[in-house]
Amino acid sequence: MLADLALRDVKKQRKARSQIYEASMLGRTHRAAHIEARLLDAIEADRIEPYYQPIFEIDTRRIVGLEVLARWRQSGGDFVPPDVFIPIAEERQLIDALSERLLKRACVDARQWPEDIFLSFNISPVHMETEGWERRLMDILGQTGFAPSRLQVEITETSLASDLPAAARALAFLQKEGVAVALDDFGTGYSNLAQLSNFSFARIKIDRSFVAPLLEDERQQKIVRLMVALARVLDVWATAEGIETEEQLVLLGKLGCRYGQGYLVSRAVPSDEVVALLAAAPLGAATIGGQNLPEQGDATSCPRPRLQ
Ligand code: G
Ligand code: G
Ligand code: MN
Repeated sequence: MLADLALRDVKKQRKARSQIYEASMLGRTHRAAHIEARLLDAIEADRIEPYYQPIFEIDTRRIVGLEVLARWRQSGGDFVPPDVFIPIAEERQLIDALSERLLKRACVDARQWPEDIFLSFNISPVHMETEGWERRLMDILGQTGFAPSRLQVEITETSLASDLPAAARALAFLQKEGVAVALDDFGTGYSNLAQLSNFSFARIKIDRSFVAPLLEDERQQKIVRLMVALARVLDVWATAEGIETEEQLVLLGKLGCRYGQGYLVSRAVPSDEVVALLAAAPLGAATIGGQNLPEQGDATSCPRPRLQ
């Protein structure tokens, strides 16, 4: 009898839990449907804008490139986060239209910046599955007069998982045209080493999940040191993502990591702020690691980065 009651209780609890689950699912699909309905309009009206986050040389803090990050600001001024609308765009096959418009705008913006500043553009795994994406990308560079050697595409390991030969062909085509390829979120996926031997990446981006615990955790430091060494051996540039503190930046420099990105130097900013960022002296450069570093214009001690 008691057991019966207990059982009934468990059943009741389960039902309540699944009802909560269903309600939240419903909320989510509702929200997704609501966003989806406006997403197409927003893409067509170019309301999804490119913002730019600096990629800098750790030693000098000199900006070497900018990563394009999509931002959707609604009429009320609120932003819809990209990790909400990008998956919806991918699911509803809107990612091609979104990415292509975004790239076009970014290439136009970037033409105003110094020629040695590269543009880094995220390619969605779903976009990479669409036939001819690499040729359309080259068309956009042609139309906007943007030099392929100034573009880097960031791909994730997921892109390589579904159809390796097709992805390899597309990337080889882009590399032949002078576009650099970076492996994004490095260290978070699987079979990294196999992929590193299959492709000649110009850059690996060390995921920010490795950077966040760096100071507290010595094992993490060893892992990052290993990733940096791996990049060296393969003649690939390493960029650490998500640098938020001075201490992380200094330590990454000591671990041998040459490039970085993160809120410490700058968040993604709109195009009109990029010009000011590029013109400004590198933030606190004179005191990095307690040493005096050369002025920004000193070309001998600050070799120009190459992409490939
Ligand atoms: O920009 P961050 O602020 O929040 O972006 C969240 C996620 O959305 C990241 O994984 C980032 O790579 C992705 N993202 C941002 N902009 C773009 C874009 O233009 N294209 C693709 N494919 N992903 C993007
Ligand atoms: O997946 P991808 O590496 O492209 O994602 C870039 C994402 O990282 C964007 O959401 C961007 O806003 C975010 N980002 C950039 N710098 C920092 C940082 O210093 N800290 C954190 N937490 N996120 C960052
Ligand atoms: Mn990226």
